[in-house]
Amino acid sequence: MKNRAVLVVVMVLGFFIASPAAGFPQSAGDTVALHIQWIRCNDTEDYFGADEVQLELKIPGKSTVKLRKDMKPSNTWTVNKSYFYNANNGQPVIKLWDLDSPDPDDLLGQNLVFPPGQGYSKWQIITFKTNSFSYEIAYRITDKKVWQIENQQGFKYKNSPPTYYLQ
Ligand SMILES: [Ca+2]
Ligand SMILES: [Ca+2]
Repeated sequence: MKNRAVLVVVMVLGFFIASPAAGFPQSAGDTVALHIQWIRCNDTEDYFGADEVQLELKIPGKSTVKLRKDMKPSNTWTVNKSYFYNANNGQPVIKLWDLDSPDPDDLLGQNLVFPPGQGYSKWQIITFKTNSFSYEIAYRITDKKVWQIENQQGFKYKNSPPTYYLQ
């Protein structure tokens, strides 16, 4: 029994030492997950009423994703979605729009995500802010293997951004 426990410990340690899942991606070619956790509206672009917010994601090698939600100040949109891509194909671009009609839509901002190895696995907050609007987007890049392990173990968002944002 004792020997078996030692063996398990050795195997677990071996896994973490041998696997890129325990550390940073071993090469830019690793499949990674972009996880969008939430979007926070601090101030709307529209003068009256809610913004018609559209999150646009250009994922390398994939078709563009568009997600929509009306948002007012102090609203938090829990997006909670993951997108997988090969880091060799470039970096995802995150765009945020306020849709207007009949006026042209307002581009609130756009950002490349951190490439793997720069802020890898840590939560990142993008801020799109002018004197007329203010938004924040929380995202995270992880190795796909890390994503799978965390997902299986049920503590995927243990280290998610501070919940004081989530009112
Ligand atoms: Ca507008
Ligand atoms: Ca609008």
